[in-house]
Amino acid sequence: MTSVRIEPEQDALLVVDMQNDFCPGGSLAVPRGDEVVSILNTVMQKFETAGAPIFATRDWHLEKTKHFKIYGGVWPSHCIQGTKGAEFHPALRLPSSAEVISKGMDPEEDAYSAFQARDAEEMQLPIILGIRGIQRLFVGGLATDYCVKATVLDAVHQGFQAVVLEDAIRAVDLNPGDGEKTALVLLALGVIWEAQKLPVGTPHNPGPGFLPLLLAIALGMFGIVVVAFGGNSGPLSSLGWGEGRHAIAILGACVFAAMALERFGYRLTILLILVVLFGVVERKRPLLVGALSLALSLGSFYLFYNLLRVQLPRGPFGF
Ligand code: VGL
Ligand code: ZN
Repeated sequence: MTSVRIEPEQDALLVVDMQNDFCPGGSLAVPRGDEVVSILNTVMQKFETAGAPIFATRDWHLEKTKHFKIYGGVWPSHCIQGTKGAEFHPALRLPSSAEVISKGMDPEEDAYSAFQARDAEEMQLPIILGIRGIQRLFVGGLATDYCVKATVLDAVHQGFQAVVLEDAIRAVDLNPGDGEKTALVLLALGVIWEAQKLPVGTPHNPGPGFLPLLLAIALGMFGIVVVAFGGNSGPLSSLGWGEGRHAIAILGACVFAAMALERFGYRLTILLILVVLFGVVERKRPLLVGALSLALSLGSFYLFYNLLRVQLPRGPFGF
């Protein structure tokens, strides 16, 4: 990169929303968002040395705002005033000259742009920049596709020169797990394919393939809706299917059950599924996994087969 001379009379640095909630582990984590902290520390140091102004914006929401999913917006709750998540990343070294400006306090609006931010005296950023005669803005921080983008667009619209610090920005992934949900559809197709091999029967006299087929069709359709409209849209978000891992585990279990029930028998199939669900997906302790899986598979077999006289498939050696 060609080196740039910082002109303290006309240049300013905008460090955008480097807060815990936007970093891995936060409630609206930007993948690899924390990687830009050290880069920004270096850049801030340069501006500090040059005597040029540094502004650090923070997303600064009330607990109740239309910005949040639970109140009609698209985002999980994040950066609520006074919380740990709203604090700057602990490794961010704000020089003493840096000024903190806040945005998103109005419960009626999103306020992505730093140009909507105000200082402690309620003075808006464009006014502050105007007073100081700033003409060129260097912008880095989170998230590329929301706050950084909105800030740079506003800067250019308002006649500033804007320099995006490309190494010092990261993008949010609005629908994390979209890839996993696509996998759901594929898995559902797998179940349907496998279930063909089992007699489906009729709704009045269902065969062993009936339930897996029904489940696969339902999940497959659900998966297609999720992929098409996004897991965060409207009623879908209330189902809490953000956890793609669980969805896949359940459908994976269906696929396995469809293939294994007739071959391994009920008890062994259920045992294996439960061991994977408790042990691998939920990561419970091995002893607990073994005891729970064994008890549930044998117990449910006893309940259905011996007490309720439901015909369940047996595996090798009649087990
Ligand atoms: C932001 C999403 C929600 C951002 C703020 O600062 O980029 N993104 N709130
Ligand atoms: Zn926000």
